[in-house]
Amino acid sequence: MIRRLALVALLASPACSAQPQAQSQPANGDAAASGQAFVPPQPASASKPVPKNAPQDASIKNVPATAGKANLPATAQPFTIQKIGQFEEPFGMEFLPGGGLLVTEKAGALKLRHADGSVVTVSGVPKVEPGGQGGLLDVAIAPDFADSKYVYLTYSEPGEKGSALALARGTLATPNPARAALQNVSVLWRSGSNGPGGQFGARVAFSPDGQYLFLSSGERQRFSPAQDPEQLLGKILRLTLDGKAAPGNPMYAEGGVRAMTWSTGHRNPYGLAFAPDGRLWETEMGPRGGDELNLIEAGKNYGWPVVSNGDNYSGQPIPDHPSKPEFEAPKLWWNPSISPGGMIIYTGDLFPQYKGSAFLAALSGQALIRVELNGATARPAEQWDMGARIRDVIQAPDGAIWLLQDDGALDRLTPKG
Ligand SMILES: [Ca+2]
Ligand SMILES: [Ca+2]
Repeated sequence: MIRRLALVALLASPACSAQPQAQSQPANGDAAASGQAFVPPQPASASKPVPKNAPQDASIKNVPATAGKANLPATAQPFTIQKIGQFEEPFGMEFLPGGGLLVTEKAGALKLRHADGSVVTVSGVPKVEPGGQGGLLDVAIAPDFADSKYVYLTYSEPGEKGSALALARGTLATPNPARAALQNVSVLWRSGSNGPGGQFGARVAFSPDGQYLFLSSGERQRFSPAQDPEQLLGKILRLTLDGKAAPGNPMYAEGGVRAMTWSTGHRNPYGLAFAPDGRLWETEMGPRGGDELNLIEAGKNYGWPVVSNGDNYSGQPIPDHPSKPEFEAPKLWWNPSISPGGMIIYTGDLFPQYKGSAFLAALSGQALIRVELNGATARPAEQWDMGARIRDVIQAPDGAIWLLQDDGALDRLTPKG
């Protein structure tokens, strides 16, 4: 889903202020310069069964995390909930100009819900490999959608050696309310490292200036790729709108995977959103008791799987973040887990008291969580029990908050009273 903020292009953006550097000949041949698609790596380890536990480093002495735990007791809901739709195993959603809503269903369907509530299936969507956490995942419209009609999709793409995360783009044609089609679809980017495992991440966010596409790529339950600079797994990537390495990236001159990498050491980043001040925030599904809210900055390493404030699901400990302070610690973390899905940073008028707050969809937490952001700091503010697994959250054009439940219900939240 696009987390673009309307008309903030003039704001200075720390996350995208890096100036394109003059590059003579980037190592490895820059895909954008050559016009050829980057061929992602296929390490032999990718096809192995996913390991049970994070690799252990006995030399690290655990220093327990003491600050930043964000779990809150549930408080009374300040909103009225109206169910306005029903989908099948949805993952992401995105508004179109005019009030239509695109919704992805993991089995592979893209739905268009018109402003009047009627729903049509969009034809022309690429073949996906559904199952587990894979399938058709995020949907986002291009910053220049009004002219280009470009729609971006992320999904697990089937392959001979197993699935991999892919980013595709097509043009949306809606000749009449009963028909919608994605046309001229091309795959812009592939993660490579085809093989087993869920945790694709797969969230798309555009920089406030509309020039760059940020993509979260999960580590596929394989742990170590998140620290491997030669794999596109477990990273936040900063790409051009054509899916190439973006000039100005920290390792742009090195070409290949490194040239695309913005930040390293992520597990399963399901939330990615720019704040009005240009900062990029990310929610990450951690291991047991290790869910994170991170402030994403260029070139930083967020520590997975070396450190986590949670532990392996088997119970085997993982050193907490303070054990290795060279890694960027989460601003907030949750134990017990909440399993964060999508995230927005609210800018609407319907809930004026929430302007600038992040809203996190919580799956296992069955909650909507509000976090107050102030510059680089985050404070847990409220946690509302929704009685259902919340997959995604989006801000509607009128400022209402819409939620997608994991069981498919689409809910509209407006102020109570
Ligand atoms: Ca971390
Ligand atoms: Ca730990």
